[in-house]
Amino acid sequence: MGKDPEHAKFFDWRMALSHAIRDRIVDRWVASTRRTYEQDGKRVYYLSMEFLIGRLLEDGIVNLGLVEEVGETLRTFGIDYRSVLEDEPDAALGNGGLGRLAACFLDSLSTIGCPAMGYGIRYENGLFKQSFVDGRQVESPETWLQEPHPWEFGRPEVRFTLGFRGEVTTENGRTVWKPSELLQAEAFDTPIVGWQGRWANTLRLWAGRAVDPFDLDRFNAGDFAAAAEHEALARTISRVLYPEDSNEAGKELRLKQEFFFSAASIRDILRRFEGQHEDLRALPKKVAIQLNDTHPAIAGPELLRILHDERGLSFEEALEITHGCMNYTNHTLLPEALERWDERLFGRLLPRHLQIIDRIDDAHYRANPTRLLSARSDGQVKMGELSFIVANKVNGVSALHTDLMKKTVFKDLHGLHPDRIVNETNGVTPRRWLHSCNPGLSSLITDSIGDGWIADLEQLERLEPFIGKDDWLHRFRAVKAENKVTLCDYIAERHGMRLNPDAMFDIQIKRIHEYKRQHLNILEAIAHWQEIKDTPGGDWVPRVKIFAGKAAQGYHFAKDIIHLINDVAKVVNADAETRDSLQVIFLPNYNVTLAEHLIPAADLSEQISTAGKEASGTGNMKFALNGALTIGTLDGANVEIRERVGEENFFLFGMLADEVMQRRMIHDHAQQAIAADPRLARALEAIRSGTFSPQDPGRYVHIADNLTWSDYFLVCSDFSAYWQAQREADHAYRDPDLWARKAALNVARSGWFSSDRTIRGYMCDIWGAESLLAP
Ligand code: NTF
Repeated sequence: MGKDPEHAKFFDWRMALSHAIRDRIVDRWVASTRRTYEQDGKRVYYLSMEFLIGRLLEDGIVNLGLVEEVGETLRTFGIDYRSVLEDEPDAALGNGGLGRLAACFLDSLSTIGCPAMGYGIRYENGLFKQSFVDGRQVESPETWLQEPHPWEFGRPEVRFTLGFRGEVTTENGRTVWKPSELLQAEAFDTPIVGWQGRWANTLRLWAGRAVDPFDLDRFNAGDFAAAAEHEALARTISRVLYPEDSNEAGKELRLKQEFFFSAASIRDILRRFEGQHEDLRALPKKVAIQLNDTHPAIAGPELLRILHDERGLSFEEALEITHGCMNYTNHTLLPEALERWDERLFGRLLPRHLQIIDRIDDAHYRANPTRLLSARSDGQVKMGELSFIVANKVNGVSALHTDLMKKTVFKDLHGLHPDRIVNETNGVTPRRWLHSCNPGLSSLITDSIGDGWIADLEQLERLEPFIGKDDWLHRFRAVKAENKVTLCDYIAERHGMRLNPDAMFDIQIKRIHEYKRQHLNILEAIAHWQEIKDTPGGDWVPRVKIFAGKAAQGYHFAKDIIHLINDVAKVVNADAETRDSLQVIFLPNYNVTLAEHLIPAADLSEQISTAGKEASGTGNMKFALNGALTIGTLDGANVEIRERVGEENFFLFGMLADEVMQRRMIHDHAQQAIAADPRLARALEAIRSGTFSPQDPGRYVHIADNLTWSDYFLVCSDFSAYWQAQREADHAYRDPDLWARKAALNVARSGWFSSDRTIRGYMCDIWGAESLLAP
């Protein structure tokens, strides 16, 4: 770093260490790439608008098995290892579950040795930073690239010129699109090294650049701002991650971003293929493309356009090749999250693609004349339908979600193509989400069954015989207790609040959304607080309720829920009568790193979405794997978690997906529920009357009104059952050995939720790809 150690800051140590680790990764990376070219097997391309990778330094150190060496080396300089790691900003190139899943998949693809590449956007500003001012969420830009980023390799030689708008004409019988607005995509590569460094794949992110970055004439004429205007405009395309989750911003820039990274990726894939092969008809044998949700769906028409317009294949042949390569993952059934574009906007930006989509619809209708199901209809381009029609396989992300896809959003298309939809239940990488983030538990497991579980998580089953042994269970409890104390210190240091480490740590961390029902959780906390106040000296099971999560900037109701939770926390935490039994805290700026601190310390995992709404969830898996019990509805992957960990080790409550639909038919379902449960009525009344906002008593009337008069997500109707399940959790927590056994069984039986298992499923059922590593 060109500095005397005496003057080096943590930043300098981190950069020096990162470069040392990166050097060791590069050898393996180059070897893997060489092997991929030599073997010429099928390659997987994972196209995703989001990669929520978080920090990379510890990943590299752990995967290369250098933890001891690094710790020792830093010690000789008198530098604390953890402080160096904590200096790294999170790469927050995603909103939530969808982006984090993509990051776990990259880890698993490299661990398994599947030749693969992730393609996405190099956002200059990742997901916004969240802070609280008087309990309200305030957003500020995230600037992770302001410091040099040691993990990326700029590839200025890998550039593609892309275009928008312009005209479609015919020349010598061929259709030609002449875009009028041009820009370039420039590649930046990050190596993704797998467990034990046996394989490394590439994450390639595209940045926007101007074709002619600087206008010297304008500069010399004194118009300095205009001289750099092209570059500034081109760069906006990779400037921001849309801060939306399950909710589309119908913005032109968003569509441009989607085309930008999809088209650049397709060109890159074709360039690589054509460097090694002559016959484009072999493309599906060598290339599997996975569309992570519909954001990259335009990749289909773009590949088709190049094959047909530019390479001269017939439309039918081009369509068949495209169909053979493309697959689509659906991540949500929420209607507002299914992308649809106004056909005028679409046609203006991508005139040729609109024509191609019509021809795709045409061909689809001719092949399936029984029903007219099209991607373009009612003045809109429907990206879900388009993806389904173009894709070879379409998958859901949990068993329940896949089943609901067949019955709801894709009912008709599924009828035409009954073999197209498959299920691949999500998973999480055990390297980050157990081994690295929970070193205490990781050591206990390795002491007990060896370290084979890190790359073969189902070996955790072998823990079961230990769970009956008192001394083992004692160690297991000690690990959790220690993790809780560590978290208490972390929170005290950063947020000035001392939590009671003996209380049950009850944690809900995820994006804030009505369907995820953070408001159900806080309502129950209010009712519980009221009950404690009724009998202050009572024998209560102490609880610490922890929340974290960001609300989309324009989602006002979600932001009000955050405000309410912060206001409730203020009142409850200041109450001397209840302080020993209940504490509430909302931690700001939830991100991957904060999750790594919280999950190992959890006793109770809140997975309480309205049944039928959470496609899978992945946080639910991380908690179970780290020995937390779930309180949850039968939604998403909760269903499969409960099946595996055992119903006696899971606090189930609430309506089922079909009961939810029935219940909504009752026009006064919420009022009925309120009338039947005095606790709920009293908690709602406290919100309505300003108990938590005495200076502004009307602040939460609209929340109480919403829950009383509409309550689409059935908070009221599920309240009593939720309350009951919480008391069951209290009861179980009173017996520490019983609780520990249940928690340990959650660990032992969660091995199936490894993303290695998920990726093997994709390789076999969808991609037809093989590992290039010796078994
Ligand atoms: C999310 N979808 C779902 O809401 C989660 O249940 C699921 O675990 C993850 O995807 C990963 O599959 C989205 O983020 C989106 F954008 F599709 F709404």
